Amino acid sequence: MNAEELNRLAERAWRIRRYALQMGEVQGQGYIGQALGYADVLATAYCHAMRLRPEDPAWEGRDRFLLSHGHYAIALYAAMLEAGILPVEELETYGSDDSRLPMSGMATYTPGMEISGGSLGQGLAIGVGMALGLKLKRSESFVYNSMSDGELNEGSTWEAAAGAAHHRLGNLICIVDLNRQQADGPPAQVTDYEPVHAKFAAFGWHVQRIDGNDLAAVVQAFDTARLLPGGQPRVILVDTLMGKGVPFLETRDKNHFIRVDPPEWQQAIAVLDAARPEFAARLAAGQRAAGAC
Ligand SMILES: Cc1ncc(C[n+]2csc(CCOP(=O)(O)OP(=O)(O)O)c2C)c(N)n1
Ligand SMILES: [Mg+2]
Repeated sequence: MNAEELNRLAERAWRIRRYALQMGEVQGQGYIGQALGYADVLATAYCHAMRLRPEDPAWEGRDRFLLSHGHYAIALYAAMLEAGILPVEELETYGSDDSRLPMSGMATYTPGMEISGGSLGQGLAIGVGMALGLKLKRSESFVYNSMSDGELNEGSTWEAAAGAAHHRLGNLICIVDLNRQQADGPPAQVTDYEPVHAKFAAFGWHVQRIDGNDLAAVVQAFDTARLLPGGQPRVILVDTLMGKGVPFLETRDKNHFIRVDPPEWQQAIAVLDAARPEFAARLAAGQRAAGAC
């Protein structure tokens, strides 16, 4: 990917952060730290790596993206708004009664939402089943299972990891958001998952560990995972910074679920706009970001 393409993708990631903040403002609270931290990964998935037809989210030939950590829904909605799967105007309904955008991801509510995640530790097992089914059908689609580092504490995750290697699911790509945060505190104090690279490798997976806020590294890791020949399942471990892009949220304590005072939402949006005025101007003019998504 050349510098111009990378800058276009950076605009997508910027917009995902911006939309997530706008949705957070609607409810006054939410998993906003995660959305800001994970935006670079979601921009790469939805605007670079995945095969999609935004106008037909159930297209049989699509790549599947499973949001195992359903509480990250605000982040995924922002990516689906940017990818054109959901209309941007719908953002205003986030979390309201009768909205298609509930606060936790629900497959029956939202076009493009593959599973109802949120009961943590289920996504990888579902992904194994889907990837096996697609493999048996000789489909070229990939299954991306997205999960949080808290889910590394679930036994079902490791049972599924063993199954994926056993069935040689080279069409399964797992992404783990290593944000070093769980509801009860840092994983190192809850149940430590390190050395996570060595653990996945021991289960027979192809493993990459990258800085999940270095967009070029994220693109490269997705490309490596997609293009690697053979039947090894692939995992991309992404170290991310919660609140990335809004310094006063990056440093906030207990940021698993943030309540932000009303003026702070506007402040956070202003910080983003000031960081990339050219992106902000295009958004304010109602223009889509350049390039295909
Ligand atoms: C099986 C299960 N156990 C407990 C919970 C309650 N819960 C919701 S979010 C969360 C934190 C899990 O860690 P992680 O997803 O890494 O948190 P984050 O990075 O979003 O702060 C927990 C324990 C749940 N949703 N599912
Ligand atoms: Mg976490």
